[in-house]
Amino acid sequence: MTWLFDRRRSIIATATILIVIVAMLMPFPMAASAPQIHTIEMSARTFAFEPSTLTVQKGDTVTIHLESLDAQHGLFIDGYDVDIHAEPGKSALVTFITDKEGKFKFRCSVTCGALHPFMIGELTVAPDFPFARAVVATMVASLGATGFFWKKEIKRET
Ligand SMILES: [Cu+2]
Repeated sequence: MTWLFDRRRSIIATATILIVIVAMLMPFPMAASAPQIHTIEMSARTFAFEPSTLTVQKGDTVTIHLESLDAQHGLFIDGYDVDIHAEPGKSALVTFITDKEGKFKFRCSVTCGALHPFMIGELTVAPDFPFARAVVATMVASLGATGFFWKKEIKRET
């Protein structure tokens, strides 16, 4: 049984356990164990959205309150079934669940003037961190286990 506690294995075992603990506890930005609810007040005017970038997490419920400050504007999000129109001085509302991760362009869907094609923004849907963390922890644990038992195989052969 002495092989079990040699220096090399102790280091591998300790390092593996530490990395797994770090992977499980590291405070990632936006990390949340449960899906969040976001209410975003977004304004539209010729020719910009404010804010023009949104970052949420996969699985979140997002409500966008689009308010037009001048002409009629729309909000169309590529990849999501979102297309709302806001009349001048009024607002429109949409609620959706971010079921796809990645970067999605959003744009004005009402032709509102010369620079209308440039009235764009970007929605970033970040991966579900608790899930990603569990995947990393599992991978590290299996690598650690492989390293731990590797020498045993070699010893048997010699
Ligand atoms: Cu517009």
